[in-house]
Amino acid sequence: MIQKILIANRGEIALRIVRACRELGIKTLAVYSEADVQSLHVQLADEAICIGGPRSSDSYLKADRIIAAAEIADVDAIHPGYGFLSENAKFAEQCESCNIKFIGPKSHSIKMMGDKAVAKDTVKKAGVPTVPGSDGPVENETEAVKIARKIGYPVIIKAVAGGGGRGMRIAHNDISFAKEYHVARNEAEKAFGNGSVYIEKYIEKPRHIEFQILADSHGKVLQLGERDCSVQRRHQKLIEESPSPFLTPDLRKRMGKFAVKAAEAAEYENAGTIEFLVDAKGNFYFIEMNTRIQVEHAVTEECTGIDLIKQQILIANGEKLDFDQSDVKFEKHAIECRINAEDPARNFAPSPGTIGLYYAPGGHGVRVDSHAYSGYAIPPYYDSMIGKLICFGHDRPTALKRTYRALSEYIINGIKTTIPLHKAIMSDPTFMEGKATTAYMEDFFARTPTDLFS
Ligand code: MV4
Repeated sequence: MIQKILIANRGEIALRIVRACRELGIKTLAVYSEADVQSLHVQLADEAICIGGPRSSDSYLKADRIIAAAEIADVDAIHPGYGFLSENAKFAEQCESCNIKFIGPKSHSIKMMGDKAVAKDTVKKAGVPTVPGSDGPVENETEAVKIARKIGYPVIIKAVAGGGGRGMRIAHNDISFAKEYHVARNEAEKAFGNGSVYIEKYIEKPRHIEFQILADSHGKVLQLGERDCSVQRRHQKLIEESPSPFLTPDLRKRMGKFAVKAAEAAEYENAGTIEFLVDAKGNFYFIEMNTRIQVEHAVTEECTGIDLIKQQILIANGEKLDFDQSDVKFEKHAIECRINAEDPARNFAPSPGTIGLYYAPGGHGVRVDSHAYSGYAIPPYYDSMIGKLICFGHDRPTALKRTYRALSEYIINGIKTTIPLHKAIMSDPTFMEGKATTAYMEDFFARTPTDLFS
């Protein structure tokens, strides 16, 4: 059995991994940057090693230093969390070749799904519905515009190395297409060192619905239901919930089956997510796969009662999933609000600084995953998410009211946070009626005075 795990991350997810390890009787090693000495995961882990300067590029992204720390402390495995090195196929390979278990999929699956055109082609060949578009990357502008015309405008141009909304451009006609095609290529080249792009029909105001997958190293692939992540701003999710208020039992069942098929096509192992776009008519299309544990995994944990981090560790240890698809019961409705150190009334400007009083809500059906505490100084170098509030109950109205209640109890003094914004959304009729699409936030801001969430 795995005896000791290095946690190659920070913040709430590092803490979440420490907690899972404690319950499994596994020792933990925290690696941290000079800016994170005060961080809760450093205090709570059994051992801690400083790996470099405050900037991620000097610490949490330094694969060699992390592997060196792993060898010095003699760990059996590395949990990458999300972000940083979690979807870096080279790092996974490096771990494998150093005889350290990478708690995640095999590097070939990361590589395959990391190329969004290969990912799409792979699942399409397995019969999973994908958005009509080019067959893989487009070679040049002449070919590209031909394909765009054939698909019919509007179209979306996506970087094969992109994902999560980075490197995408929308075109409505031949003229804008010529421009956006070059902008997309240049942006992709700059951002990823790979200018390759592919084209898809642009689906207007879709819902963004993803399925949680767990797959063991013995070929068992299970789906743990969906999360509706439609409430997002500039590709940053703000709220996630499960079950999706939009899906019918029949649609859910069909999508779940295709999610399993997609994961099987990727020869997937460990926890992963299959992302779909769903249009107003209920047509659904695979768009990409995330080969990591996600921020919003806790939503699925509260709906199913399954501890996803523990399952990740057991799978990496070579164990068989000890339950079947029919054992997965969806008994709760859960809503997650991301609590960011940002000012929603000032265009989400980062609001780092020292927290004065911190008081997290509690009570029936409330979970808070956060590394924050009274007196904690939020470093300016990293993601602004300082916590997640997950509220759950037997149905959506219960979860909604509970979320509003818990947000009202949450005290984070000294900095601006997204708490007031979440309160405004939880009492907004469109959201309450379960009608939010990916166009929701923009519309919400257009019709809501900022004093309602500042
Ligand atoms: C799309 C789409 C519409 N049509 N693909 C955004 C996240 C990334 N995982 C995929 N995304 C989208 N892909 C097709 N064929 C709409 C989105 C999308 C989006 C795109 C541009 C600007 C804002 C957006 C917000 C949500 C989803």
